[in-house]
Amino acid sequence: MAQPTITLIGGGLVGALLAQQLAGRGFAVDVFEKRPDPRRAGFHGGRSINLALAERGLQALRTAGLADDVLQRAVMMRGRMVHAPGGNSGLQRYGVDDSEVIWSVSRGALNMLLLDAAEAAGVRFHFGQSLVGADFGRRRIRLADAAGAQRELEADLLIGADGAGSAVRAAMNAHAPLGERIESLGHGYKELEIPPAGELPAAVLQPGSGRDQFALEPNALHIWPRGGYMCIALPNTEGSFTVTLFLPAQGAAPSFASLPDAAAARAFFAADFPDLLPLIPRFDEDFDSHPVGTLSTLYLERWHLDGRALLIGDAAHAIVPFHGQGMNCGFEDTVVLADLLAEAPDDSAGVFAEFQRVRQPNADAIATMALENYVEMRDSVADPRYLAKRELGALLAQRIPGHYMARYRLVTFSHVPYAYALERGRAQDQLLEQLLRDTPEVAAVDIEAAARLFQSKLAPLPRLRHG
Ligand code: FAD
Ligand code: E1W
Repeated sequence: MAQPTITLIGGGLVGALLAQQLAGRGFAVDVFEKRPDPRRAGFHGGRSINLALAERGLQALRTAGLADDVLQRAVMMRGRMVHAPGGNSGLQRYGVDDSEVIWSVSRGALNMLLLDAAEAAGVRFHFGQSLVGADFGRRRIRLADAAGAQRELEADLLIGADGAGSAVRAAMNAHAPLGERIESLGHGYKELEIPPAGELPAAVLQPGSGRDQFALEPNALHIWPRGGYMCIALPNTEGSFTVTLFLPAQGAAPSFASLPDAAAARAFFAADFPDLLPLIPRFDEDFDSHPVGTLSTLYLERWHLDGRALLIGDAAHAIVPFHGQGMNCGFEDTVVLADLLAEAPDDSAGVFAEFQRVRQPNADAIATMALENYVEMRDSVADPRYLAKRELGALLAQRIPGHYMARYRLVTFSHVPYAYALERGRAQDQLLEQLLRDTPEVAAVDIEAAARLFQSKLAPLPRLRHG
């Protein structure tokens, strides 16, 4: 029988990729996107914001046949470069070798690539069309154009990929409560730019610190941890870096509230990020003109309204960004949903329930791990106990790769369910702590005995990548 037409709200990263996947499986798909077509309008006036793409997102892009195209426009990040207050502690590799790296991609360029791919697969896009309401009894949605003019449309099967502030979610919640809980982190973020080295005075460039046109080592994610707050920087293909300052929103200095203007922020940076400030020549303009973003975790009891409406991506499970997995998780969602729908196109109620059953425990797990990673990023990347655990873990990863893999690597470089990574990480951590309880010295640990402990207490790791 004919497959149902799918109405998708939101043509962002997850919406565009989902649309492409559904069209590729034979569905008719209409996407309504609030913003104008970025391929025509120019993406946000050219401000470059980037994201870390890891194995899970890459695997979804492979399924969609888009991985090579995306990687061509990405910058490899082999590890984190930690800029401690006292000085640079060098590159900490993320994985065991260059098969375990992550990729910095431009959000705008990636979105445009996904829109092109979805359109080529037959998806119909309607830009400048904002969902403002839904009548689920009559299976109709209300849309507004940029001028505010409204119209109604039939929508048998509605999917909300409209992000953390989802209007689809609000409409569903008004029809029947979704059990929504939003936990604000209490920290905000602001983006700043390090231009290509050619645009900086030679005096601020450290010899050998970067290569070619980059002011810092290009193949790394840079972190300036400072306890209660931090900066990070990801490279862009053109030689610039996008810096993100994460800082408490309110409260005693430093917080965004305690930095009312660029002058105050500049003084704070000069004191706390003295090596970073000279690399941001337009600091004042950036600080004044870029908004403070908010960070929250979203938990829902229900992701769907029987077979009529479903939430996906950030609309269903927005998380804090500190593991760099929000998009990756949303991309994983799209493959699961497209496969389930293709298997049972007439049973959207069954498919939506199954989608939530499979994905929600994993969304919950990455939400937890992302929150934990903020603390780890801010304070413990330089903490001796944390470093000892890392070092012992690295030895065990070599000695018993079938029984030990750091949680970060399970999350970032494997396809095992996030919930498994969380559980395995806890079990491994307990054993590492047990081994380091009496001595903080890794050299004092008997590696053979440690290996036997892991092998006796933990099941072998499952197959780490599928398909
Ligand atoms: P969005 O990207 O928010 O897209 C939603 C789309 O819906 C938008 O195009 C929007 O215009 C549209 N829309 C909204 N409302 C309506 C409406 N009413 N009608 C029609 N359209 C509408 N993830 C990673 O994997 N790696 C990272 O390194 C990373 N870094 C991050 C850094 C920061 C500071 C933040 C805040 C997030 C980061 N993330 C990262 C998370 C990532 O940005 C999100 O998980 C991802 O963008 C979710 O995609 P989405 O399509 O669900 O939502
Ligand atoms: C990654 C925004 C963002 C994106 C990221 C990461 C971090 C910190 C942040 C986690 C990480 C890639 N991380 N990096 N180093 N240790 N943990 O791996 O995406 Cl803040």
